[in-house]
Amino acid sequence: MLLYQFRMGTNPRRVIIYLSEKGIGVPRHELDYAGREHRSPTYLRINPAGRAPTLVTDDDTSITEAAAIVEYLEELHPERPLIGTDPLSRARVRALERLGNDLIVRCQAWLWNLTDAFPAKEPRPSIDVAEHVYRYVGELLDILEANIGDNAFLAGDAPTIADFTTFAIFQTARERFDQPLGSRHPHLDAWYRNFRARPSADY
Ligand SMILES: N[C@@H](CCC(=O)N[C@@H](CS)C(=O)NCC(=O)O)C(=O)O
Repeated sequence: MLLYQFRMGTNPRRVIIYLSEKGIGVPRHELDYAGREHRSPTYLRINPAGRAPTLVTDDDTSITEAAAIVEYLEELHPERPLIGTDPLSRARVRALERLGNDLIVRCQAWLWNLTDAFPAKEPRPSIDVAEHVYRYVGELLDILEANIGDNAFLAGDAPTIADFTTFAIFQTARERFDQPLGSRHPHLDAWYRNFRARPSADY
């Protein structure tokens, strides 16, 4: 098995944090983002989308999309589940994980316009567009805030894949781009600070 990743990338980090929380070791290949290795013919044969993460299995099959990779690994390692323990809890975790995924997608459009760090994605960043898109980001933060309530983790009292997905974009916004994402949402802010202290959250 081989995981293709960008160590700092939001979506690869969903898998990296999962592996750490699960206690699984998988060999990794760090893609050279600046050198655009992810758009090289060799990598495009592995993942035609030219994005990361990709997990290549021992029989040379590519699994793309962070959520699919995590759920695949979770099926291979059902012990100490991080996706819920019964149909209802799994449904709740998946619902929250998908909200986290939506948050990533909206935040990407926001950050691409807020900064000039993604010229290949947004050659003409616009603060006006960033401010407009942020309304859609805020809508999801409100929903997540209402869901977490006083829980320590998004889906209750134990960490799940919903936390890993949502944490990854908070961390990108806060640590890479100095944007206090979620700081006006007291429950999410406390959740972020607590999760940041976990060893899995270290780069
Ligand atoms: N929906 C995909 C998104 C993957 C994605 O956008 N990855 C980013 C890194 S966070 C990437 O590869 N960006 C490079 C590019 O799009 O050129 C997933 O969940 O894995």
